[in-house]
Amino acid sequence: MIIVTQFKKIGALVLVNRDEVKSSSSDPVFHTRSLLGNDSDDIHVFARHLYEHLRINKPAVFGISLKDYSVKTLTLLKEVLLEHSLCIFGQIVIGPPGSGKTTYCHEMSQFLQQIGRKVAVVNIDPANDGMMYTPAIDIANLITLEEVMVNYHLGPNGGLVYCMEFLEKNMDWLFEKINHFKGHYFIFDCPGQVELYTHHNSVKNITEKLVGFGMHLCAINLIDSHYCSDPGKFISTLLMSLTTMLNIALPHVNVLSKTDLTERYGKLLFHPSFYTEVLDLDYLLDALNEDPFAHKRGLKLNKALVELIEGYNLVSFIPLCIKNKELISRVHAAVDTANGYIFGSGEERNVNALLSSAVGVHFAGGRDTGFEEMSTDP
Ligand SMILES: Nc1nc2c(ncn2[C@@H]2O[C@H](COP(=O)(O)OP(=O)(O)OP(=O)(O)O)[C@@H](O)[C@H]2O)c(=O)[nH]1
Ligand SMILES: [Mg+2]
Repeated sequence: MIIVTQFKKIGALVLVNRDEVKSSSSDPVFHTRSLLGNDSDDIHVFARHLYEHLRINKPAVFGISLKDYSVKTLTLLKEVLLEHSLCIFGQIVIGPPGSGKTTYCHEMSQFLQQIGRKVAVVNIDPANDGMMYTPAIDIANLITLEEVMVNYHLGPNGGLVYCMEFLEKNMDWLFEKINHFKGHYFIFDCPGQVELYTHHNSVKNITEKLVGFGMHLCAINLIDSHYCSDPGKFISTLLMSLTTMLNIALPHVNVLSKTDLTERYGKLLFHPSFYTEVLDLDYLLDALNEDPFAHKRGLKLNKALVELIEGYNLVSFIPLCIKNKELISRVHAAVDTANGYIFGSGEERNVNALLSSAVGVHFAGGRDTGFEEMSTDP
């Protein structure tokens, strides 16, 4: 129950809930029901608007008792709610080296800002020297890879692990910084070291602590789509993605990045939807069996791996070419669904306006798979 009062009493009680958004083009529908006391339209309008601003995805009861119900008071209350919002949403961008994480953080933050979201990009890659965004929070102010390598005589991989363990032990530093960005949506740019996600515990512990801090997080695992051009590499990509999902244990969105470049590394054996939807993997085994250099024992191992991946039935991908706003929007919709983000007012409409004004995107084929169309782009 949320009490909004200027008279030190609970006031009128109103129940508010919202319908599931059916499509990105439809505005959300709210229902208000008076439970007790004053049943005026003003009270209902206030309850509905405050509920929307709280961004919670379950019904809520408001106790409202105010001196006036003017637009000015409502605007003031919304600002206070946004400042003290209990729900912090964000995405943690992970994946192998060079898969496009930093580029994604920049482009996704631009996209979200354009649709009206306040975004803070947090760099937690201690070796990030090519940031095209200005980080709101930067791990470099806590620790850098370079100083760790020099002071502790570690190589780059050991140094990165040390930095992540250091951050894990100094989460108060991060929480304190996050507190300066109330009402923001957070995007975390992570280092490109696969072991950190597949079996080391620091990133997992860091995300657990962020969730404990009140953050609704989703992991975005970027995988370079050139792995699709080789059946063996694609199987190992699937296995790595599965292991990451199981280890990080957050709501998860896998993304095949750089789809405009996919076929530069060889023609795809199957339709792109085979790779994004991870359809019947026996076809991949057949392709591997046809390889004259494949070792018999390796084939048995591949079969076992495919059975494992299919047994979990968890891995699928969204294609992404970073310059394609429609594909970015698709990833953004999947992430919002995964971490339970509730749209701020007008965001859906802004997405549509943004997509309809996007220039330079040519679709040669159907819109569903994304990357074969983009690979035909100049
Ligand atoms: N063609 C194309 N290039 C991309 C795309 N996304 C990223 N890149 C390029 O891929 C390279 C690596 O991108 P980064 O964003 O630095 O990758 P990263 O995952 O942050 O790299 P590390 O932090 O070193 O692990 C850069 O040259 C980007 O410009 C894309 O969709 N298409
Ligand atoms: Mg990077």
